[in-house]
Amino acid sequence: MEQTFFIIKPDGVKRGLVGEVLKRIEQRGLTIEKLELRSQISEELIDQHYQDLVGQSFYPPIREFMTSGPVLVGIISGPKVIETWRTMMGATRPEEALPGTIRGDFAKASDENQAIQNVVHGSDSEESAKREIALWFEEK
Ligand code: DAT
Ligand code: MG
Repeated sequence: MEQTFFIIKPDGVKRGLVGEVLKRIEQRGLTIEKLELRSQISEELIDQHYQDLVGQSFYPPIREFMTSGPVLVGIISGPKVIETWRTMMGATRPEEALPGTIRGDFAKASDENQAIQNVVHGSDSEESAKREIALWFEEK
């Protein structure tokens, strides 16, 4: 069965949205395969996670935001789960995320110079799902 990697980001955990997000995953019939609260992730881990963004001028605030508090990370599975979860999350930018999506219902508008705080992450392809699952859950 297809798997994807997800994060409830620091804004989601701080705002008490863990139950709401997990409820939507369960309601949609997706299977939670793994679930862990990480109280403090390292800058090194988040830089590896966002390896394609690290060089961008807007990246430092993203690193700061993602390491600013606890995150919930997990693996969910189901048919076409990668696409399904991306659809459930909604668009990256809060102003573009449609009502009914997690970001469209909960992401707050953010300042131009700040990281976009949009509650959840989901892998964007089979290749990223495999890479992210290995990065976050490999035995060390
Ligand atoms: P997504 O999370 O929808 O896959 P992404 O992979 O392009 O989006 O970017 C990762 C996160 O980084 C995104 O959720 C919010 C933040 N981000 C992306 N582009 C940004 C920008 N131009 N300014 C501020 N934050 C940004
Ligand atoms: Mg992405």
